[in-house]
Amino acid sequence: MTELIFATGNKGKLAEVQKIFENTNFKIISLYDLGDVPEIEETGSTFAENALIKAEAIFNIHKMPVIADDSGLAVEQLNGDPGIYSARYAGENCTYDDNNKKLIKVLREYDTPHKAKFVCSAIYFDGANKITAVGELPGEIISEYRGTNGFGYDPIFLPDGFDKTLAELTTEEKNKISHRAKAFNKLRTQIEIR
Ligand code: ITT
Repeated sequence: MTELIFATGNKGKLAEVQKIFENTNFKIISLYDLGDVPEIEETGSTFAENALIKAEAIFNIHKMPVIADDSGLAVEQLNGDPGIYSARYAGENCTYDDNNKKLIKVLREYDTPHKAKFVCSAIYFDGANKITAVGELPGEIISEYRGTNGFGYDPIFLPDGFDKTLAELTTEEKNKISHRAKAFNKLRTQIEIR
């Protein structure tokens, strides 16, 4: 069993990634298990840069193999915004609800459908090796909230080919299609063959 620290403070991501690695040879250790969830400043200009910043910061503290992700929502009509700023779209310390309300308001100026995609850039770092993988999920932003599962923009994101939002899916169902599941499943395969 290989232990991997997941460098996230986001409990929604943690629940998903713990399930993705269930029944594998990897055990996911959370920063909450370790009793130290540091604020890491995400100063990068891409998802990949920010994922590496988080992984290196946590590796430097614990000196154990780390995985991390930087992810977000890219809306076509907004030229890819909120992108790397997805967590703080409505301002520092805003809630998921603030972000969703702001996005719905901004998109009122545009015709429907509001095509968008979730992007997840995942990384493994053990001090020597860096492995990266990306996953995407296409869909559209709707203007009413549906469902209470998941986190972030899930209640207003309708994946292509589905008539349910991500917040109306269970974690298992979301993990069959999500950007995060795609990225971490690819990452896991690459760590295994390393
Ligand atoms: P960590 O940096 O501690 O991992 P974070 O929430 O700050 O947690 P990011 O910087 O990667 O993570 O920002 C991701 C944001 O993008 C997240 O807060 C949501 O607003 C949005 N997001 C990413 N994946 C999502 C998903 O699967 N469902 C809904 N929203 C998502």
